[in-house]
Amino acid sequence: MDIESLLERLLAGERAAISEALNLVDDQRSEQREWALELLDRLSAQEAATRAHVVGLTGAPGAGKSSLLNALVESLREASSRVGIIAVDPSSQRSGGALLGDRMRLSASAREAGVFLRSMAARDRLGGLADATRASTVVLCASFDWVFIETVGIGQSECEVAQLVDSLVFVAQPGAGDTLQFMKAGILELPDIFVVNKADTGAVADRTRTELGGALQLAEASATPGWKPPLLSASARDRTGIEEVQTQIEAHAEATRASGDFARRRKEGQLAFATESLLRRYGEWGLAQIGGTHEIGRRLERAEGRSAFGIVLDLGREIEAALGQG
Ligand SMILES: Nc1nc2c(ncn2[C@@H]2O[C@H](COP(=O)(O)OP(=O)(O)OP(=O)(O)O)[C@@H](O)[C@H]2O)c(=O)[nH]1
Ligand SMILES: [Mg+2]
Repeated sequence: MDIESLLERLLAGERAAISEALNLVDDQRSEQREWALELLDRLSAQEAATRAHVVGLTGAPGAGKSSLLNALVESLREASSRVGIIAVDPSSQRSGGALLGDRMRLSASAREAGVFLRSMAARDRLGGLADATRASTVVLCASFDWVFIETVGIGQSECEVAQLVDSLVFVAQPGAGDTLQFMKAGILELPDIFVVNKADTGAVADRTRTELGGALQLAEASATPGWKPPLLSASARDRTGIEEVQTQIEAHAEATRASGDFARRRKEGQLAFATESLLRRYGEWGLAQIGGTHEIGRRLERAEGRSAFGIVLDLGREIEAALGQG
């Protein structure tokens, strides 16, 4: 396995290398997994890793996330930005056509060289979906300016995706009563930007916007200092309000970076990844061999250029050595 050359080809944006790397980080076999962690560790140290901005797009099924993304990608491509997309299908209950549908809806722009789309299905996945998504994100960050993650969700999955991204956009479905569900779940604080899509539906969209606006006034302040999550209206169908969505995403990218919130989020994400992936592989008992979850945080603190992926590799070897001796 020539990690060095794969790394170079990735940084050069070579499509074949991107597919190769995505397959590698999805491979659960022991040896491949170690190569993958090594690659991800090397990628994390690249300037490209922090230059790229990761945006999550979440919302109820059918809210128009893919359509909105398609419009955004077109608009970003006009500015010559390179865009990587991960479409996550978290539920096996969803219609089998969902992934294919996403692919088709995004196909026009996805055929271009500057756009790359990866679909990920939750079913048949051995590792955690969040970890797999994170690994794919790191790969795409090497080659693209923007990386978008589309996930369906109300509740649990927002919390999970919030840990994976630098900016979170919530796409509201007019009339779907999302707002109430969101308030109940207490997760109105998570999104950095709110978009009521399908503005072309008129009164229904207006009512949802008013409702959401009211709920947002009661919500906690944003995690990003100095940032008040904007509430926008857009129509992916009529291509209205798209530019404003893009402008606000760019504004949040700037705000989160300037305030140090970006670094904090990435750090938290790294800790979550390392803890979850070691726990899943070795369990509480395995982790206890190296001093428990506490030790993971300590290692990350004094990591000196080693990313969470490298730490998972190191600690995994230490745990295996300890268990081998015991
Ligand atoms: N009227 C109207 N319909 C829209 C708009 N955006 C999307 N749609 C329609 O809404 C439906 C769902 O759109 P998608 O973009 O697939 O929604 P999604 O949120 O990605 O759906 P899932 O990935 O299945 O959760 C499709 O029939 C779209 O044509 C819009 O701005 N206005
Ligand atoms: Mg979709």
